[in-house]
Amino acid sequence: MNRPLIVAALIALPIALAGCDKKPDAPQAEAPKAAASADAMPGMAMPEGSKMGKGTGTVTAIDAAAGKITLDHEAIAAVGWPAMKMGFSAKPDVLTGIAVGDKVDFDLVVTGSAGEVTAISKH
Ligand SMILES: [Cu+2]
Repeated sequence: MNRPLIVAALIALPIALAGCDKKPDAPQAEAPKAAASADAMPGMAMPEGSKMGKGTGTVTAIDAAAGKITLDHEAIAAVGWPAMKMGFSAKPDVLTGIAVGDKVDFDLVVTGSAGEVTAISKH
């Protein structure tokens, strides 16, 4: 009589454990992504005058499918920007797992006044 319950528990247990495992894995999952974008850099034609920097901020809007993200970011000395809220372009896969309200660290490439987020990770 109890067998269906035990079977259900045995099925549920690994699922619950898999769920728990996701959080510790998350930071590791970002490492290959960062490495991939770093590897991609030499092959990418970097327009003359582009600057690279690292920023910290809060996501205020995101459209991963369209490759757009708006960040309320702190000052970024490497590109000479004060703190501001602005839109960036980003490859859709860079934005995977990022949501409005997340506090994030990000890498960016600035060309003129346009910024592209090339890597992003939650705090
Ligand atoms: Cu800005």
